[in-house]
Formats: sequence, structure tokens, C-alpha cells
Amino acid sequence: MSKLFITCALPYANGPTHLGHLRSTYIPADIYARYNRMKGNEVLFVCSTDEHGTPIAVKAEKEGKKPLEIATRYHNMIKEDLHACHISFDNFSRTTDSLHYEISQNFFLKLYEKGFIYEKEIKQPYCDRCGRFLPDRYVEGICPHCDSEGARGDHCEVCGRHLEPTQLVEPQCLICNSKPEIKESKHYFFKLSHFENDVHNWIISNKELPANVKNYALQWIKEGLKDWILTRDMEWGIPVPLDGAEGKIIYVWGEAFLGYISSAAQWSGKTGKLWKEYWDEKAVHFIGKDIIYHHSIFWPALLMAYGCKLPKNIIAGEYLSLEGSKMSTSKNWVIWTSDFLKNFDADVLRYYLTINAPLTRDTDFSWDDFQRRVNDELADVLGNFIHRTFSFTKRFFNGEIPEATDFSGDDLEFEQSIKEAPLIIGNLIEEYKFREALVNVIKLAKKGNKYFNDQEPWKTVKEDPEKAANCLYLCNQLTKVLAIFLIPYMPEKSLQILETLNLSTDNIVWDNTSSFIPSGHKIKKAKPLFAKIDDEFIEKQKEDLYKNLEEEVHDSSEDNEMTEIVSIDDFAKLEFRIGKVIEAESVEGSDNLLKLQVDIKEKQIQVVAGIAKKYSDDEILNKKVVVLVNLAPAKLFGVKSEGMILATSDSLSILSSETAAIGERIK
Ligand code: B3M
Ligand code: ZN
Repeated sequence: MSKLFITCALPYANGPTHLGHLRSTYIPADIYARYNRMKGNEVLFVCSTDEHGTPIAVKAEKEGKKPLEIATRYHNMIKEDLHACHISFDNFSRTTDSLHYEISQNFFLKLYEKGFIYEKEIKQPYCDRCGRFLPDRYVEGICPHCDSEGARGDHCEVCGRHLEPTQLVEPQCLICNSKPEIKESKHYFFKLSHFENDVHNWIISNKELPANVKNYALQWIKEGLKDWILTRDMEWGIPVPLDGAEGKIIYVWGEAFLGYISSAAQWSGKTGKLWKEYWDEKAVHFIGKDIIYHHSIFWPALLMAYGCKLPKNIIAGEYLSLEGSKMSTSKNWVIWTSDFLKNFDADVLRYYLTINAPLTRDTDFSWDDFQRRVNDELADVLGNFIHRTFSFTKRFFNGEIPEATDFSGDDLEFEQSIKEAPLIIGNLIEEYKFREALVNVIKLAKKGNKYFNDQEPWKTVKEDPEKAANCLYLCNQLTKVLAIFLIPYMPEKSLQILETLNLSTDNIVWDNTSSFIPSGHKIKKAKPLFAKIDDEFIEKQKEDLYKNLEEEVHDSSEDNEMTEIVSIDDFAKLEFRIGKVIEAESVEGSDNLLKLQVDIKEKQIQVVAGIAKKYSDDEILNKKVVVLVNLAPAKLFGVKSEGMILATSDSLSILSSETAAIGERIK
């Protein structure tokens, strides 16, 4: 038995969770935690909400609230979301907890005393009117690299570059719009450069680190590590615990990592167990790929400076897109966890987000694919196998596991597959290959269906009852192991199966998975496991999603928000061409959509356009329209769309040109 410290990246308390968070971080970590508990390991699985940083402070200021109120609102929502998804944390805390303040300040002080944090005067924007310095997102201006407006003090969203606040051209205070002056201010820097070699060695010598983490980290180290500014001039945050540092706080990334420790310490306070024993034996961080830099470089360097053990592994889940396009919370192109759970079980979501693709690859959530997997894999393969086993047992064997005698070659082979599965599947989970392990579980259920079909117990139960008994004996055993394998993935559904099998659901041990249920054991009446999802329901989900998008676009124009500036490079990526509509028909079930075939010279593409309220199919036929031809394909009402016809948003007037040639590019 060993001890294991598992963490999830701390969600920022400035919004609820969405499917992207669940896919990259929380579900994989929970699978790992649940599996390890079943292996008999002592698991400490912790998380917290990350409640400092300028996004929360700015949001609070805009809403006229205190940052803590905002953080509390989202802390509660996030906690509820994760609980509803059965994420089995041993402790879930907040970085505004006093214990976290204490631990973070002590950590900072220790590094300062050891000489790894030093002071330096630097130039910072200062707003005279507001009477304060403007860190990170408090200042906006023109990006010095790409000339786009709306770049923030730490980052330009258009060209993606990191910025220093003093580099901004025409800077403005985000709160009062006045032009800041530049003032000197004393800040505290962490000697990151000092740890360049040590971090490098740690990364190359750590055999367990996955390739995505390793490759990113090595690439950055090659560019050289610079010392890192660890403080900010602002109120919202953890005060720097030094004399002469009044008004300064520790930068959010300088304390957020300690949220792992403070949440564990809080757990120690409640349980009397020592978190450090877990940390020292093996710590594994689950994160999203956007914070690999922080976890593979900053965090190890901070730990080295402090003088304690480093984590054993960092598992970074890659991105989830939605219906082929990047998720965006500001554009409402997102599925919030709580919305999803209004219609579907958390277990089904956990299944889909895991089986969809390996963690180390970007992947897409699509309603059609979700429906297909639920219907084919969960209902037709897994649900069907379990259902037929239970109902046959009830009907022909009085609800008892039958007696097994003289196995045939088929039986022996099937028994062998059941017996060897726990090791195969367990090893995959231990290697963090959660998807592969789950694929093996489904394959096993498929095998079960095949065996059942081949044995034809509905015939043999009369002609050769021993053969039928062997079949149902083994099918019930498979049902049991499937239920156990599924505990990490679908904790509720798997317990439902075990309950029907009339087996205990407490303290299930992975290594006992294939100890067989004795003959004569009585099972209970089965309830349906997985419902199929019909087309209409999926269409409705899609429609709602697209509606959100339209509403959001509409709302922001009403708010008269500044139009987002794009660079010429961004524009050049869009391939607009003149296309001729050569076929048009309405899309069944929708009053908005037309399905068009558009000739763009080299080829013909199919476009679904939301213009049916303005144009009939006849009216649009033969028109030369402007079409975006390199849009990621999507399905609308089940119909594939490979481009977009340009039209105005309110009057739906299409952009067309009668003089341009078909296929001509618009630049
Ligand atoms: N709060 C969330 C993120 O950047 C950030 C993680 C902190 S983990 C110590 O995804
Ligand atoms: Zn820029």
C-alpha cells in the first residue's frame, strides 16, 4: 500500500466550469484517484478555487462588489459543478482561506531569507486619478508588436505575446480611462534563472513525465529562464510579508500552487493525518495544457528553492473544442457543466469525455458524436450485454447464478479474457492511458455479446441446459468485472450494476475483481442502465447552442462594446471567394436554414445558411455570393456545412457580386 497525493489545477473563481475543464483536468484526475483507492493505495485528492488575480478584481470593480463576493459566488458554483460530476476530492478549499495566506506568506519569507527572492526598482504604470499602480489587466493600450488596440498590461490577445505593462503604446487605466504615468516601484523577483540547470535536469531525468509536458518545457528552457517578478502593487491578494512592502501583494501565480498544500493542510487539520507523508511519497498534478509552463518550470524551481520534494508527475490534458470551433466563454460558444447536467447523467458525460480521444490530443465535443457513442457503445453494447444477462438469469435460472460444469473451449477462452482483464486495464490506467483502458472495457462487453450470441442460450436452455448454465454463469461474472472496471469512469452506473448483482459496494478491491460470484447467489431485479438519445433531442441541443451564439453577438453589439481588432494576418487566414449557388433547398425541420451547393470553381461545397426567412430556394439560386470557404466543417440540423455565406445580421441581405468571376478570391 502506498500513499499518493493527487491534485487538480485550481479553477479561477471568476466563472463556472465548462466541459473543457472537465475533460482536460477533473475527470482524468478523478479516474486516477478512484482507481488508486481501489488498488488499496492511500489517496489524498485535493483542490481549491484560485481566488486572487486581476480578472476577479476587475470584475468586482465593474460590478461594484468586493472581490471576495465574486470569488464566493463562483467558488460555490464550481464546487457544486464538480460535486455533481462525482469528482471525489478529499478536500476542496479556497485560496482566500486564512491557512492558505499563512502557508503562502511563510513560503515567500523562506525564499526571501534564503536569498532566492530579491528586491528591485522597476518602472510601472501609475494612475494618478485612481491613486494606484496598474498591474496586468488594469491597464490597456496598443500592442507594440502588432499595433492592435485593447492589449492588456501582461498580454496581447491578438498576437499572443507576453507584454510588460510599460511597453503598451497609448496606455489607459481600465477603470477611469486616464493616461497613466510611469513611476518607479519596488518589486520582488524570484531567481528563476538560478534554477535553469536544475529544472532542466529534473525534466530530462524524469522518466514518467509525458511527452507533451517534457517537450514544451524543454523548448522554453532552451530559450533561457529569466528571473520572475513575484509581486504586484494592488490590494486584492496576499500581502507581501515584509516591512516596507506595504500595498504589495504576492502575484497570483506565486501563491496559487501553494493551494495544493494549503488544501491538504486543511484536510490534515480535519483528519489528523499528515499530508506531507503523501506528498513525499508521490505527488501527481493534473492540469490543462495551457499551464504546463507554470507547472513544469516555475513550480519545480520554487520547490527547489524552498528545499522540498518535487512532484512525481504532471499530466496535462489538451483542449476540447466545440462542434469544430474553439470554445469561447466570451462568445458563449461553450457548454456549461450545470446546463449539460440538466439533461444528462454525469456518468454519461464522464464516459464521453474520456472515450472521445487520448488526453494528450486536442479533441472536439460534437452533439452528433455524443449521441452516436451513447447509443452505440453505452446502450447497444454495454447496456445490452448487461441487460440480456440479467433478464436471462431471472427468467431461466430463477434469478440465481447458475452452476458451471465442464467448460467447453469457448467457455475456457471467455473465462480467460475475464481473468486477465484486470491486469491489462489496470496497467493502462497506471500509465494514465484512461481512454485506452476504457476502450478495452467496451471491447470486453462486445466480446460478451459475441459469446452470448454464439452460445445461443435461448436454444440450449432447453436442448442442453448445462451449456446454457455455463454461458450465464460466465456472463454474470463478466457483468461483475465490467461494473468494477467502470467504477473509476462511471461511479454511479457501476454501483447500480453491482446492486443488481446483489454484491456489496463497499471497499471494492481492484485486484479481487475477477474472483467469481458463487453459483446459487441470487441477483435482484434489473433497472434500465442507459437510455438512447433521439435525434430530435440532439437537434434541440444544437439549436440552443447556436442560438446562444447569436444572442451573445447581438448583445455585445447592443452594449456598443468596442469591436475586436484583428491583425492583417488574421484576416489573411480567411479565404473568401465568389461562389455561385447551383442548388438550393430548405433544411427539414428548420425555418431558418437553406442547404446550398456552391460552385467555387475548383470544387463544389455544401453550405447551410441561416437565410431562409429572407430568401426562398428559388431566389437564391444562381446568385453569385461571397462565401468563406475555409471554415471548419460543422453540422447544422444534421446537415454538413463546409463554409459560410456572408449576409448582414439583421436584414439578412446576402453580399453578392454579379460582375466578379466564380472562384475569385476576396482580399
Ligand atoms: N488558476 C487556472 C488556469 O490557469 C489557474 C490554475 C492554478 S493551478 C496552481 O487554468
Ligand atoms: Zn499584439
